[in-house]
Amino acid sequence: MFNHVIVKKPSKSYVNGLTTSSLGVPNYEELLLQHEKYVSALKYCGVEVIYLEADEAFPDSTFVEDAAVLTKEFAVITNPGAPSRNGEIVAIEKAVQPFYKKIHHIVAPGFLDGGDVLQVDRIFYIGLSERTNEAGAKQLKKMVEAEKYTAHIIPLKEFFHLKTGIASVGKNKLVVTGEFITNPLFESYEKIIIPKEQQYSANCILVNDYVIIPAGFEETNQQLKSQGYQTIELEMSEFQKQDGGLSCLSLRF
Ligand code: CIR
Repeated sequence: MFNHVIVKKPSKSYVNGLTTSSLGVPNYEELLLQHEKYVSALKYCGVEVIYLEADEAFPDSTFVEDAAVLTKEFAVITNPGAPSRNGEIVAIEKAVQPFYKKIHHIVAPGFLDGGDVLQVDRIFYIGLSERTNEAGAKQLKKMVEAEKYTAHIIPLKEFFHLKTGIASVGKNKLVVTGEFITNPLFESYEKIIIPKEQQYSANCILVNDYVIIPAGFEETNQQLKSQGYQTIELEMSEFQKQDGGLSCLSLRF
């Protein structure tokens, strides 16, 4: 159950942010509209939204998920692996502070993006990617183990971030695609398998009674519905252009 989410308005500089995609330059007006609908959907799911104003100095800062890892008992401020994004943590720490007594930090030489961290109940899965190095992953593992969680470190083969290809939707179920379909670490879960053509929709989020998924992935929508989930579909085109997905746009706690 989530009570709060942190989101951040996309800045005009967003169009100059980092991307590996060749989907074109984002349209700022459309982007704002999509972001507004994202925020409305979260409110509909029953959470209180902490809305941070845009920061032109950080083009990718609407992707708040990368700057922190939040649990019930403690917060971890990350050390984002992309130099242009590293300073995003200052505003996120400020936003997180009123809610947490215990705040840990990932520090150099460790780097870690929140997009590489999946929590399923008392277990953390930490991806090693272009943005998260072994030192960062090991720091997080140690922190969560000290809090009586367990953690597994997973080197990524094809994905940008761990959560690009995997999501937890409760009830011991995972939405998985690509390299995670056969990974033995996830053997004990029931899997909702997303084929390659629908891969972008593996980055979905369970927010209380709803699973929010990107629009245009009917097969994923049907799979989730047939498993008893209520879904909300959102247009994500302008976020996809900058390698962003649904999970990246909020910190849920
Ligand atoms: C970046 O390259 O950092 C942003 N353009 C996209 C970040 C997406 N975040 C995520 O998957 N957690």
